[in-house]
Amino acid sequence: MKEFKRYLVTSALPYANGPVHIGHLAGVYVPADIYTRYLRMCGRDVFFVGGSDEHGVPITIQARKQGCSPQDIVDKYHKLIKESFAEFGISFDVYSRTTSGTHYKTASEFFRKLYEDGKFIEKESEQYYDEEAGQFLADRYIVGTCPKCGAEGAYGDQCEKCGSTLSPDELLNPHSALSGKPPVKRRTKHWYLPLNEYEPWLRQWILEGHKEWKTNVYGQCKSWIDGGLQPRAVSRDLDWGIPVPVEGAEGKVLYVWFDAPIGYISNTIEARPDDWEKYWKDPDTKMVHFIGKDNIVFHCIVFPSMLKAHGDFILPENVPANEFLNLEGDKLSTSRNWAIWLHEYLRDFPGKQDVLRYVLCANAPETKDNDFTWKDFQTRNNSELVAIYGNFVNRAVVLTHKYFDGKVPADLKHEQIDDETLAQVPVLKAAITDALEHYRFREALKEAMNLARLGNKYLTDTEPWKVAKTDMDRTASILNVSLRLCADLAIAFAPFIPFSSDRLLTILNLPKDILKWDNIGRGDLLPEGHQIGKAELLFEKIEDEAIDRQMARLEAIREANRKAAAAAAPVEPQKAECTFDEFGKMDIRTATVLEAERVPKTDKLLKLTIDTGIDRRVIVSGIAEYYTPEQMVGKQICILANLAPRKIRGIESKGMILMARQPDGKMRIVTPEETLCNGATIG
Ligand code: B3M
Ligand code: ZN
Repeated sequence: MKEFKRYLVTSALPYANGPVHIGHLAGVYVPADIYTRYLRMCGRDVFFVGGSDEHGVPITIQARKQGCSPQDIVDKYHKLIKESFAEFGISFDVYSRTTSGTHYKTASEFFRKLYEDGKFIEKESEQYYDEEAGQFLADRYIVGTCPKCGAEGAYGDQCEKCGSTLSPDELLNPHSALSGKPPVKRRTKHWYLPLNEYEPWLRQWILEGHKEWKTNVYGQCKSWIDGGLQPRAVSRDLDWGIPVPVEGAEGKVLYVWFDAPIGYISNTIEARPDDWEKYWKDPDTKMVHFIGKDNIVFHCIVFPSMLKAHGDFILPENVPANEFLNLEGDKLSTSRNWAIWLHEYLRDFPGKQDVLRYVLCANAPETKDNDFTWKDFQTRNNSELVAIYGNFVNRAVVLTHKYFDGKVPADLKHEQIDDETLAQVPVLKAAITDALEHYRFREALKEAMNLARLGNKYLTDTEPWKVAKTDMDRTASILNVSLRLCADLAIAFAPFIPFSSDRLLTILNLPKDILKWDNIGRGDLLPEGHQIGKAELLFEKIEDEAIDRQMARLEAIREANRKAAAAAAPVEPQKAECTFDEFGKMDIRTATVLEAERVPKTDKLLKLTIDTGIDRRVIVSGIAEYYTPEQMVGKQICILANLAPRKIRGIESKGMILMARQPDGKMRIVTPEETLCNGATIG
């Protein structure tokens, strides 16, 4: 394997059109940060680039929604996002933005070079145009009826109701989101990067040369390449973005996916004006892009083709893209507020950044989509961080204070179990290292936790609190070994949960600079007589109430979304006309439920005994999905009394209960506004 002199780690530039949530952290920033922290601890030269993506239609849409300028939007969210990342310890070497002067200059120069070198093709095409607003319309600005599911308000690129990818031409009844008028087609000129010309090279470089890429990444690349690549427009008719820096391009800006990845270069230049080139131009630099799966094509195919066309820059060595994280079984969604926002998490769990970092890494969507649940969050905190890692450290530290006044005891009476235990440290270190080098962060974290398990087991097996009654020399050895393991843990966990490692260093009274990867298993970090700090809990138990509050919050959002969806969904069209006489044939009246029970072996049916005012009778009704038998007893309902009797599951059902059904399927019984006598007629 090639030895690299230095590393350039990039993480996707989030759109500055909203705050960041756990999906961003789990998919991109936590793994990128773990990787970078690990490399730094190995003493390697690494530069970690982040920043906000401040162009593109998502920003202008958000500005329209909030009634302010795109600049206001990006100013607000850039600040919020940057703060959230800092609070979670994402250790960027630079976090800048694509509205910076450096970026305008860098992206413009990049475009000009490709333009002058004849790397673009110019093409005229017909695009949607809003005559009233006097501007071309991005796909997102065209709304209409979804041809797939019939939902109103589908966008020209996607229907959010059914998730279908659309093109504006497919929308029924398309109209402009700006003026509400139907758009017209107008000719316009754009510049295209002819990706088709890069196909043989991409095939060679990725499909032959990077078979080691993650299967999800390699697979997506293969299907794009095999599907045949098309020229891609790199400019847009928009008024928000970097102006196309050539003549005859008035009113045109660089396509956001052209300028954003160049942001990685610009941000490096901004932070390292004097030596940025070594990160971008020296083939001995290993560039790694951390992204989510929806960005794969841009980072594996489009951006590398841009870099290749330019000619001065290195290409990524790897693109360890992750799949998506879901929340309690549903897709994370900004528009539906279905997320855990980082700034809100910090408000509810102050100081617990590491718990979230730990859980998101332990459950990272590395090979498939994964689910975040609050229960799992609680369990991983309580039975892993607290019960394994925290418990071990606490026992070692408390006992050292109890028996040796907080001074590291000498290894006076060494036994075989000590050697066996310590021999495991390099084995686990090798496992963590190998996993980290190959972007398997979940596995790496698991091995780190195994190191804590090793410590716990060692204490349980050696029982120093019992030995201390008879043999202080042996007790000294046990605690000496235990404290060595504590120091190893502080180092091994540092890439993953850095705040806790810092706290552990304080507890052990060790300086920060011992956090070097090579120091794992060194054994002499805590010399005999070294005074350790006072015992403090590394992690706290998370109680049910805290979790219940979060679940209730999510349930409230779910309910609000259900209501909104129901309100937006089309109601059933009116049925064919009926005459007054036909209606008059129906005997509808009030009744009260006397008894209710489930019909055995069915999920949906309840057997209800009711008082109709005329008689007592049985109705079998499919409402068990919505009401329990207990809820039904005593309720006044409305029934169709003269419906011809039917046998349902062997039970004779006489009549039907009236129910109201919402478009999303939710059902409720119909009851008189005030309790009436049974048998009151309705009509
Ligand atoms: N802003 C898309 C996203 O946030 C885009 C990434 C740019 S990386 C250069 O998913
Ligand atoms: Zn749809």
